[in-house]
Formats: sequence, structure tokens, C-alpha cells
Amino acid sequence: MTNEIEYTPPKVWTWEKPNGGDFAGINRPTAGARVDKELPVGRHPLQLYSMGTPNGVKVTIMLEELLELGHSGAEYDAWLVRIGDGGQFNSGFVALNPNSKIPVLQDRSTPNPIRVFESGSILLYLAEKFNTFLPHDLVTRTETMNWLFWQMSSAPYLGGGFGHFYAYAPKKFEYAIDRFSMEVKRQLDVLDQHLANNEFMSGHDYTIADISIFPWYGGLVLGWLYEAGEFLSVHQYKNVRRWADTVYARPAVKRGRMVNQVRGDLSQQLHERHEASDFDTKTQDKLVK
Ligand SMILES: N[C@@H](CCC(=O)N[C@@H](CS)C(=O)NCC(=O)O)C(=O)O
Repeated sequence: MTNEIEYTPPKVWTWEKPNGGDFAGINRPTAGARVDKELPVGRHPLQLYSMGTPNGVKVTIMLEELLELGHSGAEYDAWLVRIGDGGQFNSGFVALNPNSKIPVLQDRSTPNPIRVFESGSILLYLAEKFNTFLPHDLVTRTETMNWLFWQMSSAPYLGGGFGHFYAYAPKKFEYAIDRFSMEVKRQLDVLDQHLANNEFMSGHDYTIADISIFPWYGGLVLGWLYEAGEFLSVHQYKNVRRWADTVYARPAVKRGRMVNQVRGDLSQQLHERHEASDFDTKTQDKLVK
């Protein structure tokens, strides 16, 4: 094995300096607000504070799907939180999510505004509020929840594990990249075998399980994450690719992917979304600095 590194942990770990790599500048071993700054509030019932990462995109896809079905109560303002600049540590954000991670939703249609954090919790909250994308029968509902929880517990190996060491760490460590590549390929195989016999994650119906898994594993096989498609031989997972193509053919998924997006083709970036018509106008005009 190359890149062998020797490290003898001290008796007590202490944080002394940023460790290099992307995001090192914002990471600290403590929680709580760093800056006193309130969040903006728009006119719609739902206020979303997010960025177009896979976890953020889950929620904007869900909201766009609900609007596509005619649920006007799902109208939302999507505010951009630039996590690289530390917006998640502003006091207004921390009041909604003490964990300082996007996405976070505030429902202001209720007598007292309700905060919802953790993308899985947000998907479940919206599915229950609008009685959509969560099957009613016990078997399919349970299968949907199985895969929703599977995604929430599996994706950190893909993002925080593989993505971090393959794309963001200051050096390439073979041990770490091997360990997480192995796990991510195992996860892709889990999905591939399941999708060989199922149209969607819970069977015949498109649910919050698909909405949750698509931005991560669908994005991976479509070549959107970490430029790792070739490295992980994602072409092997033909059933995942078939499912990802089916999901991405949905207009709401295409729109949801654009909201709060700051990466990729400029024409696919809608930094803030306040009206359905925002998608129609030339998006470059809407860029928020
Ligand atoms: N389990 C959380 C994870 C959220 C998360 O990790 N968000 C990342 C972006 S994808 C973030 O806000 N990172 C900022 C930071 O770590 O300071 C969820 O699904 O909502």
C-alpha cells in the first residue's frame, strides 16, 4: 500500500488549527451560533434555507413535485445558504437547526411556525402534511420508510467518507479511499439488486424513498458527484441507471435540482426561488451574489 501514514494519537485530542482540505476553514469542534444574523422571510407558507447539494435537492424536488400535483400550500421561498461561507452558523439559522446543516424548513402556515431539520424528517413532514408520496398500506409504507432510513444512514459513507477522501481531503490516502469505495460499491449493488425487481424503491409507486435516494446514488450513476463515475465503474449498475433515468425524466426533479444550485452549468442554477415563474425567466438574471 502506498501513502502509508504514521500517526500516534495523543492521550487527549485537541483542535489547534484547520486541517487543510475543502471546508477546513468552517469546521470547528463546537456547536452554536457564530454570528448574530436573522434569516430573511418571504411571503409563502414554507420557508426553505438550503443549498443545492444532494441533501438540499431532496427537499426542492419534493416541493416541486407537490406543486406539480397542485398543492398550492406547498408554495415556498428557497433562500440560499452558502455553507462554504458559514451561513449555517448565523443565529437565525441555528435557531431553526441547532445542528447547523442545510436543509432546514420552516412551516409558517401553522399557528406557531414549526421548524423541521434533517432532510429525511422534512420529506416525511411534507409527505404527511400533503398526504402524498407516502403509501397508506402498511407493507408499502414500511418499505418506503425502510429505504428512507437506509438512505439517511448510508449516504454519509458516500459523502462524508468516499466524497471527502476522494475529492476534498488535502491528500489522497489509499486506505481511506479503498475503505469507502468498497462500501459505496456495496451500497450501489444493494440498490442494483433491489431495482432489478422493482420499478421504484417501494415497488410500483414513486415515493419519498426515491426522492431521498435519487440526488445521492442517482446523481452518482449519472456522473454528477465527485467526478467519480469512471473510478467507481458506475456503468456496472444498470438497474440503478434505468431508475435514475426514469426519475430524472420528471419535470419536477429537473426543476428541484436547479433550486439553490451554485455549481455546474449557469443555465441550471436558480440561486433563490420565490415564484414558479422564476424558472421561466433567464436564470442568470437571478443570481444572488
Ligand atoms: N443528515 C443531514 C445532513 C445535512 C448535511 O450534511 N448538510 C451539509 C450539506 S450537504 C451541510 O450543511 N454542511 C455544512 C457544514 O457541515 O458545516 C440531512 O440529511 O439533512
